[in-house]
Amino acid sequence: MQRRDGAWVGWHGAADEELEPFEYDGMHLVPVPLSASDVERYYEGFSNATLWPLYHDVVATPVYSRNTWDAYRTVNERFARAAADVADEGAIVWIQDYQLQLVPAMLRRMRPDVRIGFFLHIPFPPSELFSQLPWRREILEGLLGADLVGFQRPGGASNFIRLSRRLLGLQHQKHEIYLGDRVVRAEAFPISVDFGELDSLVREQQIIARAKEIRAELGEPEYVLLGVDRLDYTKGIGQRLKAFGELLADGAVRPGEAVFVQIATPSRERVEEYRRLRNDIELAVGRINGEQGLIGHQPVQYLHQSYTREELAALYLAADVMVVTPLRDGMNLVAKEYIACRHDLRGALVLSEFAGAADELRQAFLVNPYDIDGLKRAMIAGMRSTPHELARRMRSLRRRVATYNVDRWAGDFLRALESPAFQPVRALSAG
Ligand code: GDG
Repeated sequence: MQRRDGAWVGWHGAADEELEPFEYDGMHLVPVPLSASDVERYYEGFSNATLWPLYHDVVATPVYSRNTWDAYRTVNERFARAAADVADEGAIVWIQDYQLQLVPAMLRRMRPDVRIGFFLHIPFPPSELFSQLPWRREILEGLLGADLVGFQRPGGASNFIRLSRRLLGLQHQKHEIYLGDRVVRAEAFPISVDFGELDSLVREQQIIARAKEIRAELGEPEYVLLGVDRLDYTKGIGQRLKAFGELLADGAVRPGEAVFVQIATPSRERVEEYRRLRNDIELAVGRINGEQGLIGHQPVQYLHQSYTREELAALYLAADVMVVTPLRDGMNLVAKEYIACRHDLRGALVLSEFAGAADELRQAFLVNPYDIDGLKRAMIAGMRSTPHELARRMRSLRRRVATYNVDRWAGDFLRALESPAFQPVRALSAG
């Protein structure tokens, strides 16, 4: 955003508050207000209690409510209006994520001159699941207002293309969907991290010192295992704790040998499922520490708090095994951040095959998080592999993340969106 000199349209995070546009850190920010009722119905309701679980393989049961759908439509209209008001003639507008899926079509109606891209950060489900949605046509038509719809994985793009045919009868060829005089392209653009920034951050003396200090504060265990997630039921936190608890109970990991640090950042705390999850996780942590702990040693360090980027980097550097076990995840940036922080080529990544990141990070210890025995084997492999084996894997993982970094992601998307292949004339000839 800083380099491209655009406007950033978004909610600023507090309800019932109207702010004027302002400049921040070299960017022009345009706040869109949400009332307390919008937050409850649009954000916590339709976005996070309907779309989020539906798009993540219904790992929790989605709530279908006409009342929250109305709020979703109203708020999407407000965002479309705000974008229409600030965009220059012929501007590029890039809409982000599942909370704004109706904006592309709304914006196109208001401003037919702008070029519209949409990127979905979470998975896009197959027809069998998506079809549950009572407003499935409206959502599809909303997305089809874009010129380019980006997904994390090729599977998301093909689900979308297939649904456009099944539900709307649209013709398609490869990545292109034909809609009257327009072409909509649907493709995968796997998101990534700022590799260079993290790589230099962890070389700073104070981060190196803090990483050492963390290990000392944990009692200098032989192994530090780490999880970093928003406290979300898609992240498989319960599964990884269960696996770790069993390793201790079986004696595969000796008392005092390993500490599991689980950072669980508070998230969506007013949504019912998230309250339930918090209780379940805290019960599980208490059980493991109660049954497997020693005086002065708790095997699981659970932290329901947020940290600075520097502290997270120090944690990544301190961890021998990074455990990333989502049941479904669009990408998972934590896995890529860990890799970006390990220029020492030490450390093991245990990664769920259900994270988008698994497509690229084939040299991780890949697991099915529902398979607790498999998870235990992967954690043990992460702890006991030789430094040579870990370095071999890490070198290849780093090559991937260094090349496909976040600049590459944004650059590839915007280049595709700006490419002349999207001119309507091409659409006419293709039709
Ligand atoms: C969605 C998709 C997709 C976490 N705790 C703290 C903190 N974090 C940072 C991590 C990481 C980010 O939050 C989490 O990103 P993930 O990708 O792991 O997961 P979601 O939040 O679910 O993100 C996901 C992503 O969008 C991008 O497209 O990969 O699949 O679900 O960067 O480091 N950061 C700080 N303090 C914390 O306590 N500073």
